[in-house]
Amino acid sequence: MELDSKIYIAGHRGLVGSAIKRKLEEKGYWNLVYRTSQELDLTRREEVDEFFQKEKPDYVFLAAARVGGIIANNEFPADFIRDNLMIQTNVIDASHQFGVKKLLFLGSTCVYPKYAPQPMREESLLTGLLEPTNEPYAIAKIAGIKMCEAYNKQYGTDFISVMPTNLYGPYDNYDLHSSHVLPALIRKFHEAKVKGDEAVVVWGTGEPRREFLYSEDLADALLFLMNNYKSSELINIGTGKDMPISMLAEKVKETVGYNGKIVFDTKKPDGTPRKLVDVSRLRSMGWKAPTSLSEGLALAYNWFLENEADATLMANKRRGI
Ligand code: GFB
Repeated sequence: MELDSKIYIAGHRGLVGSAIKRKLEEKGYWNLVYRTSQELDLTRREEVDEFFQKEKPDYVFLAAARVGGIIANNEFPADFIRDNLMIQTNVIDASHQFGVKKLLFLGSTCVYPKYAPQPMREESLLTGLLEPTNEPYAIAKIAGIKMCEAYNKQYGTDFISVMPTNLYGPYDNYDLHSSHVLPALIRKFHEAKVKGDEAVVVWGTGEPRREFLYSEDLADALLFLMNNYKSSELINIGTGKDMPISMLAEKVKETVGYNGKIVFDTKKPDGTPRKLVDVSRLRSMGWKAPTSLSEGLALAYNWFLENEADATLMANKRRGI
């Protein structure tokens, strides 16, 4: 990418898209284009074609998707598979139709088999059954990976697919029902501290292990790959380290400064027992995640305090909770 290249960020207001936008601006890329979902509904092909016809971007970061945690995926499987298939199909095909130089497709590590050998290598894709709680979402993402591969083969496009591990950071989703574990725990411990609750409920057994990558580090890796990676092969992005949810809960408790108890609600699903990604392919290209979990948790909690905490408490007051 050149500093004057026209770069489209699909999903620029989300956790990943907002980090990509900030990183591009920080690096001096000034010719950015993006639309809110009210301005451009990516599930509607005619709107997508009209946008590409008008803007004709050179590069596309496809970070727009319907995403959510384990409960949201489990409760709305049709929404997750339909919307993600429509969004990615429209943007990938329009990128080919309108001559985009390069597209980066964001997958997720849930595309790997539930019991893939750990750490999970890119080659383990499609070698086993998926985690049931997010299979529809995973199938949609696998279809996106295969679509990029097929377009590269048939049309000679340069569409790359990346598989980030679990993410967190600014503009994360803090809604307790639809969010991922890390932002949910930040909010739960914060509210328990403010309200003086004696315990915080953590879902599941606390035994599943997860890896967490700070979103600003992911954005750095995405710009690096857009500029240096050209292949239909998947490439994992992660920190190479994971921990049990129970340990994450202790770290969030410490970051927030909560002194009460932690209890586990084992009626809630654990999901995949482990999904640590093998990052040797990316490491061999010279990229390593710089932000430790302790630093990242402090940054995420500060962002929450500045942007979400009051909004959340106000929303709770309005709902009488
Ligand atoms: O982050 P999470 O919702 O999604 O759950 P996954 C991770 C683990 O944290 C599960 C536990 O074992 C949860 O039971 N957990 C504990 C909690 N307390 C909470 C809580 O308050 N909220 C949430 N959400 N979890 C997602 C996929 O799986 O990973 C998505 O569903 C996507 O499709 C994402 O792939 C990256 O990590 O299990």
